[in-house]
Amino acid sequence: MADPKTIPVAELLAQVTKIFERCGLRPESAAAVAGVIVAGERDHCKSHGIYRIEGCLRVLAAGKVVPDAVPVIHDAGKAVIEVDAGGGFSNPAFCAARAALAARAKEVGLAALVIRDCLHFSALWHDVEALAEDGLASLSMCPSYSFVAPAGGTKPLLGTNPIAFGWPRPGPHPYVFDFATSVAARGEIELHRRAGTPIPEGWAIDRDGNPTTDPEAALGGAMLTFGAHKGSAISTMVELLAGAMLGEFMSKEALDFMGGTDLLPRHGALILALDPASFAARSGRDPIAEGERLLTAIGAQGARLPSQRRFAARAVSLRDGIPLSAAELAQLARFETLGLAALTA
Ligand code: NDP
Ligand code: PYC
Repeated sequence: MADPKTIPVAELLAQVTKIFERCGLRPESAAAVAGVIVAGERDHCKSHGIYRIEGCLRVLAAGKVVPDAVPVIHDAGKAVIEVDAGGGFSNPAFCAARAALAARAKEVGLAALVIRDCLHFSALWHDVEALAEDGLASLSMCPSYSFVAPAGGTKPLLGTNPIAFGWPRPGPHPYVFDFATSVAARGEIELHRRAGTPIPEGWAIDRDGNPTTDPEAALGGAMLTFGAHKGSAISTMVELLAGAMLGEFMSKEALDFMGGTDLLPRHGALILALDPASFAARSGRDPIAEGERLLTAIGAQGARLPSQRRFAARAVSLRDGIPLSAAELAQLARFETLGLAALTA
């Protein structure tokens, strides 16, 4: 196979945007979906980078996502703002409602964005980083599909249910963590399957409930939560807050609706935005400066902060471009030329 080639971030973004426009997305939606995918590739988060394009095209081809959906914001002037994605991708809905969410959080101290009826496939750090740029702390979460057994159980029930947190910092990068509540994201197991490599021990059990390192057996069995009962409880919280509480699908219902894990999940998402200045106002202290003391002390021990690897990868990608294999470049070219027809060609 030919050596990997590096392509500039802006060039990849333009190409991926074109692919989604060719597949029927409105320009605004294509830009939002391409933006989060290319950001994943740029930051070396392969499990939610360009490998996701094919999955997005498959749901489009199956008619399970509305390509030209226009997000509709419902804002009654209260703390909870809703945006109806109309069966479209979640990313355009977030982009459409971000300014309203940030303004409300600054006005009343704490605001929530409910994204309804969306196709959600992406990493969550993108959203909390955007809100940190607006000076806000935030939490983002969503269910996914029933891939994960609850601690003590053996059958898939919970989703990989990611949760992300962002905190604004004075420098160029916020404090951000973002992880699946399963030991690893499903996408990581899929990448191992494609590469023909075993998954680490402790990620999954097979159909009979036995530990496995075979990605195929793991995908057919159940994934495990991180931190045993602790991750299981946090995952359950995500189902309750971002599924049951919103009146949107939990992971089991999302899976029943799509009829299988071959297509990406459709459900809701919840984003909480908090204005540190409002919370600290009467204390007379500066919450951002207080936060800096902690984050600096963590670094002073030689520990790395979450997202530090990602930010370092981003700097390299922005300077040198993004390395892509010959197979990845060929697939991008096929998608760009053929659109959805590339799936069957
Ligand atoms: P990882 O385990 O790769 O990373 C989790 C977080 O921990 C990151 O913020 C990472 O920062 C940080 N981290 C990793 N190692 C260290 C360390 N040694 N010290 C300090 N921090 C560290 O994430 P997952 O595989 O669990 O999830 C990957 C992505 O999948 C997430 O972006 C998530 O949103 C997405 N996802 C989306 C789903 C959906 O339904 N839409 C479902 C499940 C997952 P860094 O990146 O810098 O390494
Ligand atoms: O990687 O677990 C995952 C995932 C599920 C839906 C989107 N990503």
